[in-house]
Amino acid sequence: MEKNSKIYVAGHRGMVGSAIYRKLQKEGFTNLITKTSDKLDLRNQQEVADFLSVEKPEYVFLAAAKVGGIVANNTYRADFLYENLAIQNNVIHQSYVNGVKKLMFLGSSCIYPKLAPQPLKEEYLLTGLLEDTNEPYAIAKIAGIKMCDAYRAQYGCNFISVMPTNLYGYNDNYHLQNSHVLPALIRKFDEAKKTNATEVVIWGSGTPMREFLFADDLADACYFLMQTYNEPNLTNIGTGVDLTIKDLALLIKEVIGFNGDLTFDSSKPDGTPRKLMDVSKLHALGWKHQIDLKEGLKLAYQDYLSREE
Ligand code: GFB
Repeated sequence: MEKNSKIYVAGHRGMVGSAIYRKLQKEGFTNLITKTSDKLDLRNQQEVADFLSVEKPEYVFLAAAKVGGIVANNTYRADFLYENLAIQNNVIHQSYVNGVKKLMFLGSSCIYPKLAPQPLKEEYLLTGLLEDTNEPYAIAKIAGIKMCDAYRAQYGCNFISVMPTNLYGYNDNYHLQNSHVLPALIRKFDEAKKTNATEVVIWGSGTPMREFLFADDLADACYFLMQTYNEPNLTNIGTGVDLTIKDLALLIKEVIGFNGDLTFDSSKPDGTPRKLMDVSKLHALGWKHQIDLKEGLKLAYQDYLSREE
């Protein structure tokens, strides 16, 4: 990508898209195009076709998606499947039609089988059954990976796929029901501290293990791969380090300074027992994360507090 290349960031208002947009700005790219969802509905085939045929971007970061935590995934199963398939079908196909030089599709670690060996190597894709709570979302993301590879094989498109681990960062969603665990716990511990509550309720058993990557680190990795990687097949993006949900809760409790107890709500699902990314491919390519979990939690908590004001 040249500094004046025309680059479309789909999903620039979201946590991931906004981090990619900031990264590109910081690197001095001057020809960035974006469109808010009220002006361009990416689920609408005609609107996407019209937009890309007029704008003709050279590069596309496809970071637009319907996302959410374990309960949102399980509740809005139809929406997660339909909306994600529609968005990616439209953007990937029209990127081919309009001669985009390179496209990056962002997936998720939930594409791997629920009981795959750990850490998760890229080749474990489609070797077993998926976790049921997020099967619709995972099926859509797997379709996106296969679409990029198919368009490369049939039409020679340079479309690549990356699979980020669980993410957090600026512009996260702090909704108590629909968000992911990390932002939900930031909000729960902050509210408990402010109301002098005696306990915070953690969903599930607290034993599942998760890996967390700060969204700005993800953006850095996406930028790195967009500049250097031109192969089929997915690439994992993560830290290679995980912890239990209980330990995550204890860390957030410490960062926020809450003095009460944790209780566990077993009526809520645990989801996949563990999904730790194997990041050896990424490390061999020359990229490693910078922001560790404790540092990232402090940044995310500051961001949460600033959004409250
Ligand atoms: O982050 P999370 O919603 O999604 O939940 P997944 C991770 C773990 O944290 C689960 C527990 O075991 C939850 O039960 N947890 C504890 C909580 N307290 C809370 C809470 O207050 N809120 C939430 N949300 N969880 C999602 C997938 O899976 O991860 C998506 O459903 C996507 O498809 C995303 O892949 C990255 O890590 O289980």
